[in-house]
Amino acid sequence: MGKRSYKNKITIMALIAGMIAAVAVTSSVSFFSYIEEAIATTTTNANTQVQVGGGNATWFFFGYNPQKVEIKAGASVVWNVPSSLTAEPHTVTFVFNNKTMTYRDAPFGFPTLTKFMSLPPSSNSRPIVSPGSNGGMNTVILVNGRVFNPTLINSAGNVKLSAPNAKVTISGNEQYVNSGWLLPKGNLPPGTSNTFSVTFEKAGTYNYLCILHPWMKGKVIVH
Ligand SMILES: [Cu+2]
Repeated sequence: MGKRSYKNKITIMALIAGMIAAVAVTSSVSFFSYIEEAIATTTTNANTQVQVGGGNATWFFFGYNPQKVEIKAGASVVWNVPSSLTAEPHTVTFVFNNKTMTYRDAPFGFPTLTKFMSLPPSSNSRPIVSPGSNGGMNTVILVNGRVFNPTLINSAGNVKLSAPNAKVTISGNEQYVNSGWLLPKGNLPPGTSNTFSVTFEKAGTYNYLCILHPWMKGKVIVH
């Protein structure tokens, strides 16, 4: 009897925990879709502005505002990072070919005899190196240039890098278009940008994300 009521108690507690979890998941999903709906403003301006992060609410800190814009073919969207005390980098990245999806840091192979020297030599920094069996190569983790730099990969796989604050054209057959690291003006490490401008030539729906925070998503609808 004692053992059985103990078992029953466990079962009841598990049921209650399950119900609480179910309610939590349901309410957070509806909360986020409510927020998404609330900021899905549309505009048809010729030069549509979208704010990247840096807002005054926790959502906009990790979001695009507006999250969805509608423009006419031939018009441009300009993303910009507002001045802010926060220096969290973001990207505006169109991954049209899933094989081009990539990440902030990436592994690279190098010959085992290679030695890395920290600069200045006395500094407290070392690369993360894993002795690997990658064809006799070791592996080092580095900041990924395809995320850091404004990058466009066309349908043929050719890579075009742009200077910071890039202005690019999306004709509709690119594989990957990335803004590079975006940070607030006045807080820009060398090589980073505070704006990114894209002219859309062809009608369609263009989804993008922030590679550094993949839950940050936005959409451009071109008519
Ligand atoms: Cu981000």
